[in-house]
Amino acid sequence: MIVVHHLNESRSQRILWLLEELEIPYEIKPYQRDAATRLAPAELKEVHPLGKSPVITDGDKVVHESGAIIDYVIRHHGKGKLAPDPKSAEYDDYQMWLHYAEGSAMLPLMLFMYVMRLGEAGGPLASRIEGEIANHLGYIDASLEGRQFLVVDSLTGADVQMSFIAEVAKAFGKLAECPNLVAWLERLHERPAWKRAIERGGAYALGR
Ligand SMILES: N[C@@H](CCC(=O)N[C@@H](CS)C(=O)NCC(=O)O)C(=O)O
Repeated sequence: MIVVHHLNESRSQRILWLLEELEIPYEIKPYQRDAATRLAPAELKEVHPLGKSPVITDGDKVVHESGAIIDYVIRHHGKGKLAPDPKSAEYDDYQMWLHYAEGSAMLPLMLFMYVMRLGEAGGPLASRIEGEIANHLGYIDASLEGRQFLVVDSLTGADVQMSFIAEVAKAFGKLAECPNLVAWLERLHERPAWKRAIERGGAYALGR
């Protein structure tokens, strides 16, 4: 049985959604962020030394890092669902999105979140960060032009992985110029598996 070590209001929500899409039985071990610091509790370090979420256990195997977890779950338990044929050109795109989400797209959004806390002192960095956010969101929005999903005509792990970028961008009010991203995110949120994952995972303000 896969156990999802699930931190409230976090990237692990998309792992619950993935498992719901695949209709795989799983258990949730919940962890609560510290109300003041928003950091994960120390017990999460007992699962993996980084103490970050998501992290899953599958028997003796511990897998951390969202993109690696999505890849692992789909390869080991997906029964051919939610990923293109590994020999296809689409698979290369699928891999690109799995890596791109946390490797590139998330960085300016995280910088925005931290630099905002500096108030006026963060001013000199603001235009560079805003420019990079617009660059990345513009790229994703253009990639969704005329498409229902990022890679093929149906949902893949790439959509699951990239959904968190759109949720964070929306929470920061950055989607005004991204109609394709907004429509895609709304479609994802209408999926029954998404709704089941929200019911199981608990409060998730980001996904509104
Ligand atoms: N790139 C990692 C990021 C993991 C990460 O930073 N997770 C956040 C939650 S969204 C976390 O655990 N924060 C609590 C903390 O840093 O203590 C991934 O995608 O898995």
